[in-house]
Amino acid sequence: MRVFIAGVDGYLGWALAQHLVSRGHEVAGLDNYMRRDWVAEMGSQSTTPILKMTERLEAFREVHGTNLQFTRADLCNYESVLNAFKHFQPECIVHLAEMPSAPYSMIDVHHAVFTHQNNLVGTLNVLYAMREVCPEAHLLKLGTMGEYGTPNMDIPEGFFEIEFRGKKDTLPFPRQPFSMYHLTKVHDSHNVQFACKNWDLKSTDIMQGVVFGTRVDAMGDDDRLMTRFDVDQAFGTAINRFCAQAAIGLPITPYGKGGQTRGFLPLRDSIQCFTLALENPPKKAGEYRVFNQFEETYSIVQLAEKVSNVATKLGLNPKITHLENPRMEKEEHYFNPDHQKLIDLGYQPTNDMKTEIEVTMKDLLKNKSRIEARKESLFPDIRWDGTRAKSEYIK
Ligand code: USQ
Repeated sequence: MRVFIAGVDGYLGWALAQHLVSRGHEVAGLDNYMRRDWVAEMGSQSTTPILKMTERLEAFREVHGTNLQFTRADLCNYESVLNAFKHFQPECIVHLAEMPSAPYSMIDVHHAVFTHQNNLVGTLNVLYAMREVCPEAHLLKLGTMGEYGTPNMDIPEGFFEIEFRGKKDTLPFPRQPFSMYHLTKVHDSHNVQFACKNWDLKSTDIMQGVVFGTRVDAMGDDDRLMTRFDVDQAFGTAINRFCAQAAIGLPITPYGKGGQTRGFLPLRDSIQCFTLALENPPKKAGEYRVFNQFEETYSIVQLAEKVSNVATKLGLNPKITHLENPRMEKEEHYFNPDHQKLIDLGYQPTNDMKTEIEVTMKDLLKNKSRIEARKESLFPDIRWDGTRAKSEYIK
């Protein structure tokens, strides 16, 4: 299948491109390298050393024996998207090219507006270019479990049946996101659903949980093919940050009480799920389907303990210290989302969480000096009330 990956230089995109060519798909991609700039703005760098794109592409060709057809372009430029689609004629478009950080979107009005413009305009351009060039293609759109928030009831996959004043309907499940970033994903979901309904496009909207880990099998042992790995306060997700903290002897930091519960999945399973979704596209024109994508749910304290146990096994001496929570979110709540649709398509979790954390920790220990060099960026100071002040340790 001809698969176009928007955001191919990123954490997920670079790993997915390699996995897809290893399964015989033809892959093209686009990126504007903004992720590299945002992480630098946070005073950090990828913990795994990342090559320049020209060198990445050379290593890709050498190891995988095929080209990754790459265009440097911004999804917010409609002509670029149109030309890329016209040239490649994709059968599937995987859209990963968004600003993915909740804290970054909460810095101030400029970052909130940028996040909205970047994410919403990019997705609209993809939808309009699909309509013009490849209306039969399948759009695999990366959304987030955070779209739903943490309601005090079970969470279905996108839609639920509801009865109100004697009438029944199947409606989108309410979205109650936690950040300006998560809100952009909600707005995208509406736009994608609208395009399916009105223009007969096909899409799978993936509500993905928090992804962690460094590796997929297709990378082999070649360090030139590693994907990026961020650990700063904005672009590092919880487990990745906890592993980095343990690796350099900093306390592992659940925010607040640490009862915040989320769905998690390793990078290799995230890539497996995208592949299943794209190899099993929606059958009908106009179909809009929603998959919840995660392996298991854990509280942040449970995660901290898991990372701490692995770090101890590796001879480190980790501590867990709670930090004053810079975010506004429920620190104790019910959380029970469905996640059956990908299992029905054949999703089988690979490694258990401990094994995956161990692989990650070993990769981080090799690059310890790179984390130490940007240590300051690990301490959160972006607050949901718009002020900037470092969080204090609370126990
Ligand atoms: N947290 C800590 N300590 C830390 C970092 C985070 O306790 O050092 C807590 C946060 O307060 C939050 C939870 O861990 O309650 C998850 O935070 P996170 O930074 O791992 O993830 P989040 O900001 O929710 O965003 C990440 C990705 C985003 C994706 C989302 C999926 O950056 O792109 O959409 O995970 S989900 O969380 O399911 O919405």
